[in-house]
Amino acid sequence: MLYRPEQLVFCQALPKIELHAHLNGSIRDATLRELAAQLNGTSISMPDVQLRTQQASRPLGECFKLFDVIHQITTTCAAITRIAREVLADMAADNVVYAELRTTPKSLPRHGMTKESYMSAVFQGIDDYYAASSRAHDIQVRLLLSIDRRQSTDEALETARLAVQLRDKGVVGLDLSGNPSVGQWETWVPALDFARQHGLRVAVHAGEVYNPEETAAILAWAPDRLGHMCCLDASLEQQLLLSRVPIELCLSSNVITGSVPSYQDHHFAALHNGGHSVVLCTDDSGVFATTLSREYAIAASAFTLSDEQLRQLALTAADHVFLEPGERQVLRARMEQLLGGSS
Ligand code: 6MZ
Repeated sequence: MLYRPEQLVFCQALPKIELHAHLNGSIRDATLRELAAQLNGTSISMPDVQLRTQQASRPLGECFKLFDVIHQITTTCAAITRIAREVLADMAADNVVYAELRTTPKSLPRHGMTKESYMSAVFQGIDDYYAASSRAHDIQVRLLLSIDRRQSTDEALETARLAVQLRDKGVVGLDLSGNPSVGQWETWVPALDFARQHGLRVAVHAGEVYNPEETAAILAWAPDRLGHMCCLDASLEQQLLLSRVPIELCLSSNVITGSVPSYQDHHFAALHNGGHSVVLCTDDSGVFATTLSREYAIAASAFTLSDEQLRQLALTAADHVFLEPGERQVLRARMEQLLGGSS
């Protein structure tokens, strides 16, 4: 058993902050199946869309094949709007009070989709959630635009420019993600520099596979947050600790993909015990069949965290959001108030 039922109940009651969630990876199983069923006559078979059958293990390479399948199914603006609305609803139901959702804007000329219309579809989904929900003010959402590691320098720059253009729509930063075995760090640096020069914050996936040269270069660039950081040697571990850059940690994702051998072996423990800032996140709640509460419960069980430590974890996540300082303080005060009443 990964955790005791009462640990999950406690974690569900905690107000939480989600900082690392990919939109299409967070699609509901039922939605994916329904959208797939509507694509009659395509080469996509139902076994391709079994999101949760292989829960215990799904090597990274398999995950990226699954993302390609998901992307072949979520090709309309209506689908993207629906996914955004449902992801927000699921997070709000899980007591997430602030979320930074990330996604790669897609251009699919065959489907009449441009990167701009893709983003409009995401914003529409967020608007639809608020219009339909009585919990309208329970969850606040911001967006990061993701550069996919398959992208060229020009494509990455296009994503960075779009992110800057969409700041007044709630885009607060840029993310670098995608298959860690693909591409070269130098390709995307101009886009990340551009975003930073224009006041956006930058989160970078690093060390999801062992690639010491790249991870050292990423640390030297000093992103505002790092994702994963699973596969480091002793020298990189040292550099990471010195950098003090907060890390988004996704326990289920790392164990299911095999980036980390088991929950007990996860680097969460060493970082957290050493006072390094960490934020628990889901990564892809659909693909890894999880919720943020479940990730907190797994941490509680694997690392024997007290209720107070769990509250502190939830609270300190507010210090690492990509909001402006004033807004960040308001969020932190809100979290303090909510946490006062969560036990
Ligand atoms: C790296 C990941 C990822 O952008 O279509 N993505 N990138 N490592 C991971 N660990 C498992 N999980 C998801 O969401 C899906 C995309 O997010 C990135 C991949 O680029 C994937 O195609 P969007 O909304």
